Amino acid sequence: MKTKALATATALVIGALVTLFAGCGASEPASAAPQATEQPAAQASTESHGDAPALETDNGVIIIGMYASAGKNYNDPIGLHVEPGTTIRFVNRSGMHSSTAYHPDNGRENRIPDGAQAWDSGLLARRNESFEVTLTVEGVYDYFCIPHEAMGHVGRIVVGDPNAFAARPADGLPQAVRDALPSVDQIMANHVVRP
Ligand SMILES: [Cu+2]
Repeated sequence: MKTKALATATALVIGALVTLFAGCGASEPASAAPQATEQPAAQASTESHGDAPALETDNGVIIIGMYASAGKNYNDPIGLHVEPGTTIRFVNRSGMHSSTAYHPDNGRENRIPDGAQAWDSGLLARRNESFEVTLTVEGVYDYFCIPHEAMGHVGRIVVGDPNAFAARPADGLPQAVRDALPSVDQIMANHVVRP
């Protein structure tokens, strides 16, 4: 009798756990159809940010989330090292942002490798609105968010060998931008740098 009661109790606990995990899954945004997977490189990430996975990908496309939270505007990850030819998808997770390369085409100094294509998503105002760019030229790329650049909403991506086209001097940038940009060393050591 006791054994049966125990078995029943165990089944109940397992059932509750299954329900709990199912509940967790259901609380994910419905639009998060892209599978969130952990990359080996992300294991070396120095900081975790809430419950978010270290690096979100979708069929080889790397996702950078753009957030407005508690008065802060930021990208997660803020620093990234990828192989040449990698496609990056910028996804607006909250607020309104852009992903805009530092380049004269976008009214700023050039902070991407010579020969690389500048990009500008324009304003992504809707939740989960996204923009993709494929980076083929090796070197260091800096980009900013049009509405929040002055507050330090920027990001840095290293494609392949950072010495192929090193980061340009940051003297002309606003202090908030200089403070926010992760160093190339930090990116190369961790591959994924969280805000
Ligand atoms: Cu922004």
